[in-house]
Parts: sequence; C-alpha cells; structure tokens
Amino acid sequence: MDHFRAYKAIDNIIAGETNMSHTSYELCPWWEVDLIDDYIIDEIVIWNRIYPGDDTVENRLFPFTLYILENDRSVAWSESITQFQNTPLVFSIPDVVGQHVRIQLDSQEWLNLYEVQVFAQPVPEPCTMLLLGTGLAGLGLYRKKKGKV
Ligand SMILES: [Ca+2]
Repeated sequence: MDHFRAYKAIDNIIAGETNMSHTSYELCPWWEVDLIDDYIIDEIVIWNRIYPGDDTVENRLFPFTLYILENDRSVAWSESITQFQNTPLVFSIPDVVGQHVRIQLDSQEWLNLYEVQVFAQPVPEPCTMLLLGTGLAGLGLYRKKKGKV
C-alpha cells in the first residue's frame, strides 16, 4: 500500500497511521535512507509508531540497531538499543561522516516508523578544510602569543 512505503518515514509528517513506513512481518526487517553524499551527521531522531491502546505496536521497534554507513557501506557508527525507549528517540552522534542511515530490527517483526530525521552538515571541500586548518592554527598561535605577554 502506498501509505506504508519507505519514503513515508521521510515525508516530513511525523505522526499518523497513513504517514509511516511499514514492512511485512519478516526476519530482521530494515529501513534505510541514502543521503546521496557524505554528510557529517550529528543527530538522528526516530519517531516510533504509537498506536493508542496497544503497547505491543510501540514495542515492535525493540531491540534494534541504528547504523551510519559510509558510501562503500562499511559501518561508520552503530548503536544497539535493547530496552524500550519512549518516542522520539534522540541519538547524539559524535560528528560521524556517512552516507546511509539504517535501522534494523534484531528479530522477526514488523518495522513501523512514523519519521526519521537526520541532522547533518555537508563535509567541507578540501580547500575549505585547508582554510579552516590555517585559521585554527593561526588562532592557536595568537593565543600563545597573547599568553606570553
Ligand atoms: Ca512520516
């Protein structure tokens, strides 16, 4: 059904039964977004499905593992969540560079996601890095000089 497709977890509509991704009942179901390029990821927020009057729906997400994958699909960062957590689940990421964000359940289950938000910034171009590096080195030098006076 269209309202269960993967893109529904990035359609900018957080809540709602018709705006979530929903897999089949399968072994280790997963959801993934391709950011198309490398980004410095600093926060990921997962909005789990909440079904009033039925806690089992919210519990479907646990346990799961959140991955950040590099463009060659090697794991840049991951965190396994074994205990239930209330939605939204906020992950502070230590500025990890990656291109794919993947959520994978550890069991046979349905994977339901209302929304996944990835907060990131572009990786600076090499010239920008060089300028930034020079700037920081200059700042360090300035501080040193100031300290001596
Ligand atoms: Ca959504």
